[in-house]
Amino acid sequence: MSSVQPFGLSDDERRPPSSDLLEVVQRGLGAKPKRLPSWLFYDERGSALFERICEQPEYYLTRCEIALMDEHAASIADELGSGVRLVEYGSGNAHKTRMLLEHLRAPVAYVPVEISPEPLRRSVERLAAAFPQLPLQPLCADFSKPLRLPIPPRAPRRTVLYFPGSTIGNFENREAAVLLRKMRNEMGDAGGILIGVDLKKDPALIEAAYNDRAGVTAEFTLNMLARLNREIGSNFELSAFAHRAHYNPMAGRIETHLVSRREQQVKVGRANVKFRADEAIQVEYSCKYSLEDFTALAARAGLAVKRVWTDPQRMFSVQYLVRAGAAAR
Ligand code: AVJ
Repeated sequence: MSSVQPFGLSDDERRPPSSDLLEVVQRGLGAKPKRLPSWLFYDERGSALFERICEQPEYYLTRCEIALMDEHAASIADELGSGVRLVEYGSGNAHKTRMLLEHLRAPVAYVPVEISPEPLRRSVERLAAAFPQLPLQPLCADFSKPLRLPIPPRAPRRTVLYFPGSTIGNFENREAAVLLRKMRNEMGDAGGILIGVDLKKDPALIEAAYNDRAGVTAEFTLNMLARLNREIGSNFELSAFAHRAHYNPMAGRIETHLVSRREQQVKVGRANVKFRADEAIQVEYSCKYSLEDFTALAARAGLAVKRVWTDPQRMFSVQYLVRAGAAAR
């Protein structure tokens, strides 16, 4: 237990504090077309709703990834080798992480990187109990910004960045390449990236995953407006907006919008934001990749796909990336 380091560790810039929140929202709603960043989903309630999304029968991503980890954790651990420092982007999913940690040989440390202090604290607490020998070095920071990783307790053979959940899908191609490039720098020469990537498939299956029958995803999307009302004092009327998620086959992504059900005006700070009937705010992209697409994306970031684990139906993939040219090592 004493192996848990306190985490005032980060001086990284965090997600903008609420004074900047208003600015972010005003800028997004002033743009044409209107848009809001998807990280706004994840307040306390949004995070809880996301966990419920993962339990919906239509949302295959989490189940597929857990099944992959369940089946292949040993061979993944083999590929990573011994003496790994495991750095997780987003500390969210203790479940998948545990499966990996249980199989890693003599891991040097586990470093969850998470922007919200409460979820970070909780995940560390759970892991500390399950892995009392493993040094835990939580880092409260925004993983999309450059990170200063805590000094490991002993020299790792390699640093592996773990980025599960197909969160990479939330970034457009260009930003995804930038993020992977940043990760490449953080992992060093001998390092690697273990990443969960959702795959292209029958668009009907993909669309269903973002339009569950129980309406949890709709609630999740609309919660963004409830959050803004609470945190910046806007007056969005939730019943006057609708969740809409469509698959764009050309772009290979789910595009989620909040659609105004009628012409209306909303107070956002001092601004009055006008909506036409059916006008949409773009709130999330969830990009889907073929294995070839993702290999090409990795290459743009100077990375090579060393190994891919996927299910027989090719629903989802877990991929191990290393520096391009280092694949033979
Ligand atoms: C956590 C970003 C992977 O895009 O599938 C789920 C978030 N949004 N349902 C995804 C989400 C709507 C999810 N990621």
